[in-house]
Amino acid sequence: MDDVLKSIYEGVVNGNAPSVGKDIDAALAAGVKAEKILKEGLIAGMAEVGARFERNEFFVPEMLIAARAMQMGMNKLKSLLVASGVKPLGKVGIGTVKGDLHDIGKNLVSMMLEGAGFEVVDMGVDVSPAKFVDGAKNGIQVIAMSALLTTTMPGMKTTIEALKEAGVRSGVKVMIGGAPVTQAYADQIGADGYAPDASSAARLAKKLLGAE
Ligand code: B1M
Repeated sequence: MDDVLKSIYEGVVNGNAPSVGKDIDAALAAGVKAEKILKEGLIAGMAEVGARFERNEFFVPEMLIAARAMQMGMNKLKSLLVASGVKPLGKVGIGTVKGDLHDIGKNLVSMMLEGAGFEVVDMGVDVSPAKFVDGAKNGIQVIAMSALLTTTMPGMKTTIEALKEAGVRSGVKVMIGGAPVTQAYADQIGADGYAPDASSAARLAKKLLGAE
């Protein structure tokens, strides 16, 4: 790996947003392509952050500062990537289900999805089934639902039913997660997948879209 790409990778892992910004400017000035910076610097860095999180070496604060560093890098590269025709892996619409205002986990999942190369539409919290259905009608390929309350989890089932009623269920993949959610619940309500944490959520989205 080029020194400057290694430094971008380390900047993301260490959550050092200013150094990531400086290194990206240097890499671009040296003629490194935006796509290479994205894949070998930012995405590789975020993948390492996810792996450390799964090994319990990193916790929520480290994830958040790494994601902030990655976001700063993405902002610098976005227009160049669009201009060079780099396509995202797919479009994910993520939200916390109706009645539920918890968003920290959902935001982490969103950041890991972006870090993995997806276009993410963050629908926010308290998202109604109708809003998820609208997303499915407007180009979203993966509906990603988060719930933290046992009382709001049934909103996932209601959303899947609403997708079916609207005739769009077969056109989207549905993934779910959140502290009270389990694989058994995903199976029970007919979701396409369940992920226990943010980094496995990014892997699952890739699997669902055949983009591994
Ligand atoms: Co609330 N809350 N809360 N809360 N809160 C819990 C969830 C609770 C377990 C606390 C407790 O009683 N021990 C409990 C739920 C009990 C239950 O239903 N079984 C609870 C309750 C009861 C409530 C209220 C009802 C309290 C009240 O008002 N009486 C109320 C509900 C408000 C509402 O939503 N309508 C409430 C409110 C709040 C705050 C607003 C104060 C605040 C939320 C702030 C915010 O999110 N902006 C809050 C918080 C912070 C918590 C705890 C302490 C922490 C949640 C959190 O952010 N965890 C929580 C107790 C706890 O977990 N220790 C609790 C960190 C986060 C990174 O983890 O969200 O699990 P998590 O996300 C993980 C994975 O689950 C997974 O990846 C993430 C990262 O690895 N994941 C996905 C999440 N979504 C995913 C989606 C995927 C895949 C993976 O695919 C799509």
